[in-house]
Amino acid sequence: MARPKIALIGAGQIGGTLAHLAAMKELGDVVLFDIAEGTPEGKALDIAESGPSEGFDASLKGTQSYADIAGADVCIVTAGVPRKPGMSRDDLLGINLKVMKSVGEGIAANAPDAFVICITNPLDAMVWALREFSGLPHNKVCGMAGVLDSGRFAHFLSEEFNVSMRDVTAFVLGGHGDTMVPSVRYSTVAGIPLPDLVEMGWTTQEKLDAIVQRTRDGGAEIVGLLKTGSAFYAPATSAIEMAEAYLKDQKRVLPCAAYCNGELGVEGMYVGVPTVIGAGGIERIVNITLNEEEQTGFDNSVNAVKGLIEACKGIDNSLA
Ligand code: A3D
Repeated sequence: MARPKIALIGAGQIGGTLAHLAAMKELGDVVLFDIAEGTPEGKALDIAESGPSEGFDASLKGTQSYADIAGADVCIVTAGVPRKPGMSRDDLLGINLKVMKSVGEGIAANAPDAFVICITNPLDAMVWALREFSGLPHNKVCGMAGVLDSGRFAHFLSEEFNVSMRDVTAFVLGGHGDTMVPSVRYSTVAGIPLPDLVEMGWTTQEKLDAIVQRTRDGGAEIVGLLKTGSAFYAPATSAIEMAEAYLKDQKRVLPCAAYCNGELGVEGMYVGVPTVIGAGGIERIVNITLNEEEQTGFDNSVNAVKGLIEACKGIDNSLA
């Protein structure tokens, strides 16, 4: 059986890391596409030359031609610009919307059967626009954010409790922005919900609130430290987890930006929700019940995403 083909649209910081991880995990052959001449070719060659040491079997190719992504099983989209210190993700909307148009058309023409994972920010609006431009089925187009935001939350919790990250299950809902909703009630250590751990004296409510806020600001914290761009190791690792779930039909339960058709009260748009990812793409949305406080936070986040979608429609008439 031929190896799966993984197309990476955007060969910048995240794209290069995705290629390295996909090759090391032997998920398939990798095509790196970018408009910056030489960048995808250089990264593909550099990673391929690490193969003899690592011992992986995967071919890597860099290109400026969409024809080279033909028949891709998975497309991961990072094309666009990242934010710099002082910028919000929403400041990227105008530039990245144009990029989504060319990427959506490139995927539709060359890899219409692919499972598409968008990472470009502002995430929830860009994945919506990418789906509109590509015309692919909604269950085959999703956005990576929840795995990363939950990973950040889990990391901070494991440090606070001094326990293995493997035993922390963290859960973040809503749009990938300042309004995201880290759910304290649905996050656990070995099945014990966080509110119970506060009662047990493992932490205080104040410390937990601070961790929730640090999770919301997790992207900005890295942007502030790096100064020249945004996070890329954890975002790439998170998207690879989703791609692997699809390619290996793992039926993983992962939070991601998925198209909601009434689930969690959301109609006709993308927002971060728990999903099941397997060979059918987004096979199911886990339709959890929220309490009043969670619902208020979630609604607030959904409204922020709606505002960005309206802004997209205002910029590009074909989306209206
Ligand atoms: P960067 O290293 O700048 O890479 C972006 C690449 O896109 C560059 O190599 C560009 O040449 C390329 N590019 C620009 N326009 C096009 C085009 N039309 N077609 C093909 N390629 C193009 O950025 P990065 O890799 O650090 O980040 C990529 C995106 O991911 C940004 O929008 C970030 O804001 C976003 N991001 C999202 C998350 C989430 O959790 C959702 C996290 C981190 C970054």
